[in-house]
Amino acid sequence: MTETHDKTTTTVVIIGAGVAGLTLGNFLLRNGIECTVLEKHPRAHVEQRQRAGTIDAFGVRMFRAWDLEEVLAGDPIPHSEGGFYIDGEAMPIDVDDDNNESLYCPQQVLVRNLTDTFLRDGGDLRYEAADVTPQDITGQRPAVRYRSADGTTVTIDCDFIAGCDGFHGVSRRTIPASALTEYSHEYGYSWLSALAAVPTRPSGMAIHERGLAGMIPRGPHTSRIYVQCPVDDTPEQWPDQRIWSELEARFGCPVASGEVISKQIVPLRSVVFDPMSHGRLHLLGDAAHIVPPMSAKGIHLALHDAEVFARAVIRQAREGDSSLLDSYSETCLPHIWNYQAFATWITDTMHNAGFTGYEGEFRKQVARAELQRQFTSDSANKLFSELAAGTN
Ligand code: FAS
Repeated sequence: MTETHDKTTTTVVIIGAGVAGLTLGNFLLRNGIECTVLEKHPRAHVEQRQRAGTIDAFGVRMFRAWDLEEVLAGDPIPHSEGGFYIDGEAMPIDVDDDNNESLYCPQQVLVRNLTDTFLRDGGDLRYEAADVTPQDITGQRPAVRYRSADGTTVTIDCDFIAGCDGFHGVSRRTIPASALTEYSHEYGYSWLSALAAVPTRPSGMAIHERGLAGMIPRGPHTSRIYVQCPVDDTPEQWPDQRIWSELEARFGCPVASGEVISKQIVPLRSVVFDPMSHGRLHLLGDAAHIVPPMSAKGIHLALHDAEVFARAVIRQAREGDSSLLDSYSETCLPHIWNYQAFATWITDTMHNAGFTGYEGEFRKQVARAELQRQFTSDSANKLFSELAAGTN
């Protein structure tokens, strides 16, 4: 069989149809910038992948500002009084109102809506793109080669490549290691992360000497469950019944139990790569940084990168001014470090305040004093609310 090889051209090739890639694609498309999105998985796989559950106020305002509020239309999730449970006692969270625009919108719903809008508006989105390979990224005309589902090898040359392919994607690996600095921190413990077909009762995070636990709504009858566990634990060590009894012990009250749909062990870590650009390849979202899910800021950072990069490409295309592109990395990194600082603080504080096996009794008391301050100091609560809402 003769190998067919197609060559095409565009302005931006976006690798990865996750939150960062699809948001960027929609922003560029509605500003008349040609782009092609390449995704290695089939559409069904990408649209059912369950991760985050909320879009913070920053994200909601950003989509509104780009006239894309429609992508936030999620399955209605009953608003449940989420809160902190400390040693089995409920402490309702008090977030000041003007930052309380955060929305329950499960990530897979956001991805589905962004995909529908992009395709409806004539976007070029190619699924099942195998062996995606960025080429000549430091040249004037980089390209991306891939093999399509029918076996054709396709090369797309372009002005810029946006690496939105997550932490394990190909984009960052294309940049010489000597050109990148990796900053990383392992917290020393993991979360058993499970999805269950149960209503979220109770709702919130529980601090307990047995370790942290969480039940977060992901739908009217679906809950995301988190249980702190040692790093080397395996899902096999967590049969369903053990999950439910551990949740009850840590929340100190009965929990709605039922079918566990999926479970995985997620090591908690923070990672930042600097710089986020190399030649004409630019990294966005998890391809450039990871925050622990305790902070719920992964989507926030992916959206922030997409907005900064989109504005830069639009400025280049319309005015021939590359200044925003040239400063893309310097513009994003201070924001990323601000939220890495928040993510590290909230992760350490919420875990140290319970199980003392890692940091001991003294740090436990310090963590509890820190949490108490959130409830007693208006300025501390205001700062916490802004960071939680993504508006700091
Ligand atoms: P994604 O990983 O979302 O998208 C990357 C895309 O690139 C994928 O579709 C992938 O298939 C594709 N791809 C990869 N390699 C490729 C290749 N070689 N060629 C073509 N395509 C390729 N964040 C929060 O804010 N709140 C939360 O509550 C939260 N909970 C989480 C729970 C879990 C279990 C996990 C794992 C993460 C959670 N996160 C949460 C973080 C998460 O939401 C990420 O930050 C977010 O998905 C990042 O978006 P992207 O950078 O677009 O990467």
